[in-house]
Amino acid sequence: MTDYVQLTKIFETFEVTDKPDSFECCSFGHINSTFFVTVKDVKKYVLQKINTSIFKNPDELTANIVGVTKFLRRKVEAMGGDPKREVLHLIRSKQGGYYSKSGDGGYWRMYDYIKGAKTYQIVEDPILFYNSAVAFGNFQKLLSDYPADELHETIPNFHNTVSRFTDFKKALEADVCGRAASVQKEIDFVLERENVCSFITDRIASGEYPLRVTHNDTKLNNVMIDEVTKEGICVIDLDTVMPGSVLYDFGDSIRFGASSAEEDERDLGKVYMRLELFDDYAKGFLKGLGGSLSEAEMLGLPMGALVITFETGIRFLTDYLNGDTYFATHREGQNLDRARTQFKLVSDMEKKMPEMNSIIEKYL
Ligand code: GN1
Ligand code: MG
Repeated sequence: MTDYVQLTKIFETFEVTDKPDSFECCSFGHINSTFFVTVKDVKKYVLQKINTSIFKNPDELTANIVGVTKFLRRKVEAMGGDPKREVLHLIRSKQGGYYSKSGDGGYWRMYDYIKGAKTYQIVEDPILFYNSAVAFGNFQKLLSDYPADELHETIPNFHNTVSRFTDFKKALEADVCGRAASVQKEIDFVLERENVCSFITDRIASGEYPLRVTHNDTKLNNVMIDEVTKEGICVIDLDTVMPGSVLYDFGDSIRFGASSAEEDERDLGKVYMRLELFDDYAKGFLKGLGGSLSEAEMLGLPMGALVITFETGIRFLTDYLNGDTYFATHREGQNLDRARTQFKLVSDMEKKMPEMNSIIEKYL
């Protein structure tokens, strides 16, 4: 456990003069460890320990974030926006660069906390989701002329659903925890849908879908929403910004935000894809993108939602089989619960595909 004294020591390695009063652990991210730093009763910084068993090259990871945030900052300034609120700001380390190494070999970074904004785990009001969509679409539009060859691939094959399926089969074969027998239904669900996996990768390979600079982790909780205006002001969690298909970003937002329930809901009766939210998101995302998608990409968006939801379910189930080594869990069986909600959503999307297609056709 990281305590106040240790966190203060790490905090002091950054170029700030404040004295921290407290550190509050944020339990929502599944990968890095995140703490909100309060100074004189005000949340002021976000201190994060990078999960280097997943992000194996902190230099490349940091270079991506520095590059992307500098690029966004210039654009936001040119448009008369407020870069302090609209772009993540990494704080320099006294060790040089933008991260600090702690005594135990951990890699830490710190951001300014964006004031007057918060994140949501579930869509409480449809306008929030629409606004998050505009923000993610706009994020992708702003990065459309980013020099993609300067981006490092922080996690190879991140949204390669075919390779996710292969990893799943390996985990199933190894069955290191002996859990496979108890989840045969979920395993069959995956195996029956192998053909779905190559939907996006095939179209990238054939050139039908162009590679763009995508965020790749567009969950609702990765955008800060202004507490007053409810607008999506800043896209956060830039660890996986890499070249990809627009379907990845659209799909990931739908699987998380258009769900009627939380990602780890145990009562599957409560879990379905909300078509009205699918529509709100599509509308906002396309608005944010400002009409830069091809017809083929537009028509692929509903399948993008299905594929990324399926992929995420595969990843959760794989991790369950592997003994929960990748995604942070806070209770027994949480990865299995997460996999189940994703598969429930996939089944629902299979049924709702005609309606999803008609919604997109409205916006062509
Ligand atoms: C992870 O770190 P976080 O919670 O934003 C994961 C995403 C998954 C998501 C599922 C680097 O995102 O790919 O979609 O959990 N990030 C990484 O909630 O694997
Ligand atoms: Mg996140």
